[in-house]
Formats: sequence, structure tokens, C-alpha cells
Amino acid sequence: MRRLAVFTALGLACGSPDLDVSTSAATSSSSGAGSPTATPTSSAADSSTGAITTTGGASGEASSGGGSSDSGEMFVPECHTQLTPEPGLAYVCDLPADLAACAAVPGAVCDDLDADGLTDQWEDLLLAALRPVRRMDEAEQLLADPAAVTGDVGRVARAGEHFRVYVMLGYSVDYGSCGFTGHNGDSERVALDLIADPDAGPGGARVVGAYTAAHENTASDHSMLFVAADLDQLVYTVDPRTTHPRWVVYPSADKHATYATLAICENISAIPCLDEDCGPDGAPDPALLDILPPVLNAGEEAAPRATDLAALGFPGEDAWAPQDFCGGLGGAGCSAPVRDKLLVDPF
Ligand SMILES: [Ca+2]
Ligand SMILES: [Ca+2]
Ligand SMILES: [Ca+2]
Ligand SMILES: [Ca+2]
Repeated sequence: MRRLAVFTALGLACGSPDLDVSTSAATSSSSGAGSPTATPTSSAADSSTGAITTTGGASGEASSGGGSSDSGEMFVPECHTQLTPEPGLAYVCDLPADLAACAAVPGAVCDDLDADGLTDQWEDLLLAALRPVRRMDEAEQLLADPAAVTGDVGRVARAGEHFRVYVMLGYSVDYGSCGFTGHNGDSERVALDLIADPDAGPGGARVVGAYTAAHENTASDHSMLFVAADLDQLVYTVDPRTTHPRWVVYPSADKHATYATLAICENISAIPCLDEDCGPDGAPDPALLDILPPVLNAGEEAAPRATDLAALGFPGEDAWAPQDFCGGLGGAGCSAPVRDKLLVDPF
């Protein structure tokens, strides 16, 4: 825990890797796909999390509302991922997840704009730390498409005694396979099941389940659940933006089905056009194929914190409306609604 005078803290908020404050991430969203290294920029706040702040108070607004203590000090949370011998990523956090517990911390920002009883700042920090980096295939078409857009839409919610993190991994286009099955908009996703871990702080948690969606709800659905010892299969990297561990997923080339490992992807099929290619084979600098685009916390359906996805570079798209996701490009035959990716619980 750090305690800083209010003015110092607000000043640091612009550059602190612990906070999701961002004012310029929206501009980088449209270049997130075309330049896969877009996230590491000169702005530490942008590059660490990619979170977007909107006028609705979405993602990571750490400077509004909430507590200022009698002593005039603002509580600056320290939260990050951690690898432990036990399978499943650990999350260490000194900001309480529980809203009532947060309210008891002098100087803490305890907004709950999505009315789910979880501290919004805790949600945003958790989402920022646990959302995966997408490690693309070396032949991925979006890498050569200057108009391509990528963005994440997240939701963090309680599920009984557990927490759920849903991340819609958005792409403006599904480029198809062998010249067909392409379409505007590509709403892929992962989800995580977590339990509270008080030993890791009042906002501490541990991943006890992971879900990767691949051709979800189709005849070739290869979505997978990882629990218990299977969590060992998940891949992590040290995120240069935060210096902490980050989950890595492997989107298949052009179709963007999400796989937890290279082997799972490559073993899906040996039949041409049904096979999948993943991973930066032979790329001189594989880090250039890692994409961590801007993110929005959509809040809850009954109390959204974000609806319009224009800030992510997807104009006309909506986090909660029952409409297909067309990647901001319009058209027909697009991808499943974003809301489905945030609401359907795979655990
Ligand atoms: Ca909340
Ligand atoms: Ca929430
Ligand atoms: Ca797809
Ligand atoms: Ca490859």
C-alpha cells in the first residue's frame, strides 16, 4: 500500500502503471490491429492497460468520485498478477473487491456505477491485469491491413462466491479461410473463473478456471475449459508494460478462433481449409505479433458503464444491444452480439 497526498496521487495517476487512466487510448484503438505493437507507447498509463476512459465513467476512471479521507490522502491501489507453484494465475491486490469493504478504506475510490457490489476500480484493475495478450500467427492478414481494428470489451461480475471475467476479443474483420467464410466483425472471447484469495490482500483472487472460445456454437466448436491441473497448460509471458505475468492466447490466422496453446490450435484438423494456424513461426521478432488492444469495461446489463463501442474503433456497435457485431463496418452476416460474449457463462 502506498499513501500519497492527493495532488501527488492525481499527478501520478497520469503515469502510474497501476492505474487505468487514459485519455488517448481511443486514438490508438484504430491502429491497434494495423500496428500490433501499438500498446507500448510513450504513455505509461495507456501502455500498461490500454483502458479507455469515457464520459460515462467507464474503465479505470480513478480520479472521480469516491473517497477522499479526512487526512486528504488518496488510496492508490497496488494490484498485479503473480505466478505461483499452484496452477492458475494469482492476483495480488490491496483494494477490496467488496464495495462495503472498500468504503472502509480511507481515501479509496469506491464507485459502483454498474451496481454489482464490486468496486469498479477493482474490476478495472483486474480486467486490465487478467485479459490475455493475443499472440498472432505470422501470416495473419490483419497485420498487413491498415484499416484493421482490434479492441477488448470486458465484464467483471460475481457468480455466487466466485468472480467471473469475460473478455470479448474484438476484430473488425474475420478474413475467412481459403477465400470464403469471411465476414465483417469478429467477436471472439475468453472467460475466467476466480475465487477470492484473502491471503493475497482484500482484493486478492486466484484463477480456478479458464475458457477459450473457438468457433463457439458452430459445428466445429473447439472451445475448451481448463480447470484444476489443466490450468498448467496455460501460457504466460512477462508483460513489458507492467513487468508482471500476463496470460497468452493464440488466435488462429485470419479466423481468430482463440486457443490456449499452439499445440491445441495446430492439432484441430489436418484437412486444408479446416486446419488452423497459430503462433509467430519464424517471425524475426515474435513480440511484434503480440496484440493487447484498448479495453472497455462494459459494466452490467442492468447498469452499463459502456454501451457505444465507437471509442474502441467500432462505431455503431454496442456492448449490450441485441445486434450482431459488424466490427464498425456494417453489413450482414456478421458475428455474434457482444452481449452474448459477456453474459453466457461457460463455467
Ligand atoms: Ca461494480
Ligand atoms: Ca461489473
Ligand atoms: Ca472468427
Ligand atoms: Ca504460425
